[in-house]
Amino acid sequence: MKNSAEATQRIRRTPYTSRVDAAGVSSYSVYNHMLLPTVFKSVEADYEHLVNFVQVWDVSCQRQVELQGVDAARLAQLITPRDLSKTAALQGKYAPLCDERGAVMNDPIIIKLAEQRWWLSIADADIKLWVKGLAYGLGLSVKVFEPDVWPLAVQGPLAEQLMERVFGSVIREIKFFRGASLPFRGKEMLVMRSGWSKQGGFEIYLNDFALGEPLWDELFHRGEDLQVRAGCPNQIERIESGLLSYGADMNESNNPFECGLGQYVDLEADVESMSLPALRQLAGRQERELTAIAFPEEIDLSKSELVENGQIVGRVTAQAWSPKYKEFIVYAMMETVRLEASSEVVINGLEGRFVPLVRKA
Ligand code: THG
Repeated sequence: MKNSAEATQRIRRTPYTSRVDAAGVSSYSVYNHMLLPTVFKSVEADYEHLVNFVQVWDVSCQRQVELQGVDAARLAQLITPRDLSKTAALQGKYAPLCDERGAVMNDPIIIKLAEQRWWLSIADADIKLWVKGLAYGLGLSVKVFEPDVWPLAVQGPLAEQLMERVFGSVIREIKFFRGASLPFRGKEMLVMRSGWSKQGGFEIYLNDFALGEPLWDELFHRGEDLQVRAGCPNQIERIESGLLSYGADMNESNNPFECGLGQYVDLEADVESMSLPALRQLAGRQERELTAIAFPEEIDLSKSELVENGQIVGRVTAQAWSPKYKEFIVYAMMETVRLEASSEVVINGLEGRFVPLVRKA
């Protein structure tokens, strides 16, 4: 990707783009107006490497929306139905953002840096504009902006070993969705145990563009014997792991109960959240539900509707052949009545079973 004027403004490069190019990226997407690598060798080969070794992912496009000021905590709570009142400093919480009707606007990790400083680590939608409007309209004392922060993920079973070599043994003490402020080349930055895979790993919230290439190079230098490679969020792994993708599996036309995010809605919480009144009315009444369906072999889903006996019973949101389960996994927004009728569905003459999005090992 060349650094043309258009690329810099509309399809933003990251501190790592030169290294991603050099590593042989074969395909990019655009996410939050920024480059996101999607394939290096092939989705299948990238998957095999991810589940066995360690990868470095340029996920700078997971942009941060910073809330700073005396009303920062109040604003963070207003936009999510998840109870944030017991969030510790340097703790992240995966949480839906919902509007006053209960519509899902995004599914970020909400990170508390300090009482008056929060980050929304957002999925692909222009959340900063919505939040700025709310802050102004409600007369809140809070600044809303996109800071110079460029997440880099280190994912895979050998991620902890590699991170320890770069940041020290303190890495081992970091719990899931907790962070620590750690120095790299004399600059303190947030490092959290998180990432969009279930292979284990960390995310480094680089806060100095100029340190991007040195950080990348250091990880590759220290990880040579671990067979570290450049990677990216992997469609096969995320489907096996039950990780949701905003814009594909759900969007503004869904409420959190429809897309498997009901567990992050704290209906009983005594907090000020703009969506909770509507969500209390909607709870348990969803007419469709995101479901995983396991088929014994791959089926042609070139049309996104799932048609059974001439009736549309669901809509496909994602699909992949799973090397782990040796099944073709389809995510679909299914009619609730159809889900309740039986535990199988027959599509194109092939029987699929409904399975939980997140399966026990
Ligand atoms: N990391 C960071 N920012 C992100 C993502 C990320 N922003 C965009 C996108 N990913 C947001 N979506 C998700 C979806 C799932 C998870 C994180 C972000 C996730 N879920 C775990 C799960 O579903 O099991 C844990 C949820 C929990 O228990 O709180 O990790 O990946 N920085």
